[in-house]
Amino acid sequence: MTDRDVTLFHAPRTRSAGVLRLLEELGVPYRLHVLDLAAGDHKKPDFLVLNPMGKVPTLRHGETIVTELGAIALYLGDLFPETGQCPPPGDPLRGALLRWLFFYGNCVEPAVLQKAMNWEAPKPSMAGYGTYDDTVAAVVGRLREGPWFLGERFTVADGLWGPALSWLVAFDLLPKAPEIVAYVERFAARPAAARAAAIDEEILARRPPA
Ligand SMILES: N[C@@H](CCC(=O)N[C@@H](CS)C(=O)NCC(=O)O)C(=O)O
Repeated sequence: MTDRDVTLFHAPRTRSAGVLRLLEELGVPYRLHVLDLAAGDHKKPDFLVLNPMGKVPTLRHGETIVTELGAIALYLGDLFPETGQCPPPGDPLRGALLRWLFFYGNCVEPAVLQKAMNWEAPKPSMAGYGTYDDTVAAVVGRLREGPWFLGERFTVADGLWGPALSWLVAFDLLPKAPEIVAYVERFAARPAAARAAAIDEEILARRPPA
């Protein structure tokens, strides 16, 4: 155990699979604490102490608990600066990093949910995301600028956006714009994809049938 060991509370086929992938991209040491959501592990008191929302991903590092995809990506990137995947404060890319880490949870998730549920669209001036179309256009516009979210450099922003765009496109929650599809394919071709997938397959294979 080192002072940088982290534990990911994880369930395969959920948003925490994105953090598993991020850890594999970073290539850093970590432990997995697997929760079986079907068995309700995430609503048991010992887990609710860590995350009262009863949700994964949840990350523990010493006494520190971090939840929310964007926060976890930034926390891990800052904890492991030698990976070069997290522009530090003072780096010209830091602003873009923060912007895109926050944009996902603040804009994409609510915009997608509103659209998928056919909820009446709020007045654009009152919705943090403006409109679904504006949100999608912002993402597509960003991806036109380079192979990765911050341009030429692969960063923890991609560790968040890669998994997110992969499942959003797979579930038809975002349009299959060429820029998004090409990004998802680029992300899937990285070596960490197979490593993360194999870990989840092994977890699921060990699980008794429901
Ligand atoms: N805002 C959270 C969302 C986490 C979340 O909704 N996780 C889902 C899995 S994809 C979950 O734990 N659902 C179980 C439940 O709420 O019962 C984040 O960014 O991490």
